Amino acid sequence: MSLIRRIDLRGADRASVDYRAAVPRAEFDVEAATHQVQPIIDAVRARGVEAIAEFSAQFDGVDSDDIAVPREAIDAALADLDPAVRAGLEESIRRLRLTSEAELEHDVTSQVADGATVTHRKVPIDRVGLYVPGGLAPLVSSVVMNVVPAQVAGVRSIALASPPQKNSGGLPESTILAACALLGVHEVYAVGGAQAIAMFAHGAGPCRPVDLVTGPGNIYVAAAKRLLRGVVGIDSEAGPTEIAVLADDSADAAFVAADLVSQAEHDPMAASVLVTDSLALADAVEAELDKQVFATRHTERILTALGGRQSGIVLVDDMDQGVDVVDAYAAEHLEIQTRDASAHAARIRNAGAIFVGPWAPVSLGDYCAGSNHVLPTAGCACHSSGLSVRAFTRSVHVVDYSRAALAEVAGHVVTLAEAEDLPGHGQAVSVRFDSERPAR
Ligand code: HSO
Ligand code: ZN
Repeated sequence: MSLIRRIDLRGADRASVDYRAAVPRAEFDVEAATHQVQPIIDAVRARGVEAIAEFSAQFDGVDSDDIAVPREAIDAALADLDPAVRAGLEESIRRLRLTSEAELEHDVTSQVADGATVTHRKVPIDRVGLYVPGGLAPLVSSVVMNVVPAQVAGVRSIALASPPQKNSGGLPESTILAACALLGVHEVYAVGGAQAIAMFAHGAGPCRPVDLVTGPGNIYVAAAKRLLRGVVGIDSEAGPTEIAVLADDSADAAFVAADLVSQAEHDPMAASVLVTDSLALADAVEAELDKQVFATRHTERILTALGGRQSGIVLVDDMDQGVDVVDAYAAEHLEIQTRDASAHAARIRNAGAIFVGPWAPVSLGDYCAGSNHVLPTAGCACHSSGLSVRAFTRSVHVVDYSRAALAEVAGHVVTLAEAEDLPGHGQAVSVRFDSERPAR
């Protein structure tokens, strides 16, 4: 019995095949979860911390209505942090700061006519709420991925929430607290799931409402984000993690298998997809999976993920078809392990992040590449980007016209206003040039 299914697209009629329908995809029904999540949001909105405490008892098995993590606990977690983990986090922070600073956008002023300028002024969001899941693994690296771009963007007020842990006295995971201390974030709440997103959106007890919520989470977090979009800004609804590998016969099967395993390790619903034109590689990767999966710590979870409908080995005729397939899939993470990896990578349009060649595995990007690991999932890479300073910045349009510049274009404004049957709009321009009025 093979542990991953095969989808054979060789010989498909390229003019008519619908690759989006052919590629494996997780069933992640956020819409269905919204029905369970709406009452949680309503309760937090109406009863604040009291409701949050009830949900923490129900979902996290923690009995406390003290949601704000004391500063001493945050600093103590850093003091207790394994120095090697600290060194890893510091390098991760350093690299992500470098790329974030390089991406910082600056004000752009366009002179549209004499005396007429429009500036796109870049303004950081004032207050953001970052969510860091606990779940199957405490993703301390997600603290870095959320906080660093927010700080580089210039966000003044950063709050972070992570689920309370039964065995940490109701506090979030201590490595998560340590990372907060390392980054200078001291407003931390021991609140998880949909109730955390509701707390950020509406405010509760010590937590003032935020302007934007970012960060990954489970299906309930995604549902809460969907329901609260509009009340607050939302980065994206990150679903279970995905890796797609586009590989030819030059790829090392052991590398490919290890990378497929690495993301399957996250979640039984994680997706691992190999797209290849080499039957020999497909067979070799399967043989490697057989070896590697049973040698890891989370075999059961990985087997479920690899064996699920969301994972598979897709056989294609050649790399042209392979590029089309992975573009249709729009993976959160896409690895290119082909002879011409850079050239193939340059042709890809849809992917959250692209990892080029054998020396750039996805797990490098998860921690230390300098790229962000909060990326669009479920095909959303065809319209959305990963987290970056951009997500934490708004652009305010500043319009500055002189009298002469307005006079020059006044006729067009009046005509267009008339065309829309909105004469008041035109009048707001004409009144300024009314000859009866004293000159200004
Ligand atoms: N691969 C995950 C991020 C992560 N991996 C955190 C390990 N820790 C989603 O991009
Ligand atoms: Zn990962």
